[in-house]
Amino acid sequence: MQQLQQLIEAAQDIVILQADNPDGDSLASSLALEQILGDMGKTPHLYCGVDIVAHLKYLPGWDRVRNELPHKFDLAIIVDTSSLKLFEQLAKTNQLAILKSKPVVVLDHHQEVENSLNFARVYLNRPAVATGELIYDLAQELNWPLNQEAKNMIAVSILSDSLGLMTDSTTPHSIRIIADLVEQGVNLPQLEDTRRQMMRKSPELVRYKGELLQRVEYPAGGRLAIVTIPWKEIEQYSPEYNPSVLVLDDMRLTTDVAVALAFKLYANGRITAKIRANYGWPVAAQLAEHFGGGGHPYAAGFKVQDGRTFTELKQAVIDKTAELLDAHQNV
Ligand SMILES: [Mn+2]
Repeated sequence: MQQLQQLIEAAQDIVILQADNPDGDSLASSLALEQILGDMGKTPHLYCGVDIVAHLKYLPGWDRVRNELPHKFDLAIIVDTSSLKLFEQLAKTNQLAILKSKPVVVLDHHQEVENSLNFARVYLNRPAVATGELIYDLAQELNWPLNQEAKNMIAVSILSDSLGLMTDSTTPHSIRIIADLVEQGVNLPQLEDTRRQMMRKSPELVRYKGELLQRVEYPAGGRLAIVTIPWKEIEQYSPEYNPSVLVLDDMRLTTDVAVALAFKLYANGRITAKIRANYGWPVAAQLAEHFGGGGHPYAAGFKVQDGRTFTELKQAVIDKTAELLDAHQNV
């Protein structure tokens, strides 16, 4: 922590990086850090290799996120990941070497992952429900300033990753932080209303959701729900909403389903999977890791591009899921 503080003190231009799969936590904790560093007299810059998804655009400041590193920066802070794989865009655009040439700090809370960002000068990964929780704790310990916007963003980050303080990884500490933030003026109903306004979907998208739900398959004795989204649909609907997110929750809420999984088939042969597991079946990370990915016990993902056909991969996933669920049942 001391080293972190020294690095921040010595830097002027600081870039905050999100991985290529931004979510409510990565964006909100980036925006919180942006406020904190700004109030410390620093010049913060925001980076994410991919566009911010539509349902996160209710967070004021999302449009300050750039998909290129700033021309000049003295320090880089990576939030919400320990995985170099999730910075494919940097590698593709030849910016990875620039990043590696600067001091890098990682702030993460993913416990069951290997740190592949081993070039980082400071690596802080603590059990916390969200990166926002870690940032709040650091702010207390290191006397960082927290303005109203930073407080709002920390609340959003915690509520986002904890699904409204309802996940397994939510601790009394997470709830206490939210209570502190509310006491200090964070208005939860207002934040929730802004979020819900952004969740409205077009009639076309609601119709598409109906189509997707009709295509859900239930292998592994009905314990797994799978939906497959081909490139044509990714292309058509992704600008408005992530097709997998559209249906994963409903799939998870189907009787007997333990794990819900959405495959996306990209034009270049890449296949991604988003995994959500039901309470009592914490196998998502294990399943993802088996296919080279990672995540949390109840939410994880992986991407594969190894020449395997989709049929082969899908069968392997079904088999592995059944194996993990059987093993878990026997514990
Ligand atoms: Mn997170």
